[in-house]
Amino acid sequence: GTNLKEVFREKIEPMHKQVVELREKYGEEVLGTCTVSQAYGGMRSVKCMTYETSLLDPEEGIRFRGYSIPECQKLLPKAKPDGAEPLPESLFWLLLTGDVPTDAQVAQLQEDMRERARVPADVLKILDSMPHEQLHPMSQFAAAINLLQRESAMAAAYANGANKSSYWEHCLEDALTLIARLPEVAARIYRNTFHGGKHVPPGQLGDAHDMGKRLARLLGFESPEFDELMRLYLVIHADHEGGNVSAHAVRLVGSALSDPYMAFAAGMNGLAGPLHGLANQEVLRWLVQLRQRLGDRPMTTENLTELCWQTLNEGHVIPGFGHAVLRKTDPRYTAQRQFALKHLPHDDMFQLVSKLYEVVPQVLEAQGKVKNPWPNVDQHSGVLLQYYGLRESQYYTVLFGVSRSLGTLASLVWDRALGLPLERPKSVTTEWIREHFHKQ
Ligand code: CMX
Repeated sequence: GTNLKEVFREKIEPMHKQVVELREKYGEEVLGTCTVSQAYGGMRSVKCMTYETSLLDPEEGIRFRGYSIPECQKLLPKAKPDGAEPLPESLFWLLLTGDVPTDAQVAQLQEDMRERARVPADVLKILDSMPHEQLHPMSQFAAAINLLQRESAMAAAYANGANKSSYWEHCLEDALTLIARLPEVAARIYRNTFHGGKHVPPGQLGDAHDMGKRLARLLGFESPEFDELMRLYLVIHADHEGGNVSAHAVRLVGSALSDPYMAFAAGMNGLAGPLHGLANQEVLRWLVQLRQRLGDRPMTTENLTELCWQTLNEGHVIPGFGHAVLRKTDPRYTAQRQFALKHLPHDDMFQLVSKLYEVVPQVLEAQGKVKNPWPNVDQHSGVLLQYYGLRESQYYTVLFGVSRSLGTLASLVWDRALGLPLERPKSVTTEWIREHFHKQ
């Protein structure tokens, strides 16, 4: 079939059966342990949850339903006639169902999303009246998601006493509507904040039918190359297994049966932190500062090394490098580097980013603290955006957020389909630790 909901419905029973069997067989096996250091240390590497849509290998990076980013670029349907990057909707299909969709399946999903895409006029009006200069775009974004919440099918169904076995349907309904509306919400915030409220009317979009192109056009960009960048961007930022701040926040808040809007807004507040999604904004700021500090001096290894040490000695991290789980170069970085080599090989800022790829890992190794000196996704994204004229770095995390809806909401639908319970791990006090281990 070509209907996502029906295809998904067929997946639930076998998956549920598998989980029941695995729990019967291995329910008492130890998946992970947690040392005192891990409890104080951000629970790094503690295996304590399941998450179906993607899995992160420390060496190889992310796989979406078992497919690496290059495999997704090869296998997922592209824009007709000559798109080279996967369609974001096709990734959502893959993440939700585990299957690479056909062109017909993607076409029907796009059609469905188009019907849901228009943001209610009064919500737009509230967005227009926000204090754009003072309110960070991510604050506007999270507020907008909460404003859209009043239409939640999940909240309405719960209030009307829906049966637990139907939660996933309402959750999927909300996920589709929210994902479909995010491009217009995101673009509204961009145009309000940086273009004096001059909007591209969605009615004028004509054939701009996929999520990437729709987002690009609503933001005010016309070039087909930028459409492709948006498609790539939306695909690679979508999901990064379950423990990262944004994904875990969505899962955690959703586990209280807060509806998908509430849960996703929570995730976006987490994405807005500088150690997580906001790093893409920080990277561009840092690159611009680096260029200023470099002045007329040439972009040599020696000069850049000195400036990287200056950042570290000022007590700052080098944004866009390091990762809590990854231990090699992020394949999301590599995918963006390939895009740059294809479309903007001579851009100055890209040259700088390339040069930093040689310099920063050595500096971080020499500093001797980081577990991973290699670049992550955020190191590269801003340079691509600024090349096409999207220079307002405070805005970048909103784009990350639009993308993250694809993974976190697909996962949330599974949480409800599998009937996962409220999350409620146990905490202890420092006093407890002292007493407990003293007695042993
Ligand atoms: N520059 C300088 N120091 C760094 C560093 C960097 N890029 N990355 C890590 N370190 C430091 C840590 O701050 C820590 O120092 P302290 O011991 O003084 O606290 C030490 O090295 C060890 O950290 P780690 O175990 O290697 O890394 P964590 O798992 O604690 O943190 C991360 C991971 C991403 C927060 C960290 O690497 C960082 O701050 N990077 C820069 C910000 C960034 O790019 N974030 C985006 C990540 C991707 C995303 O989520 O979007």
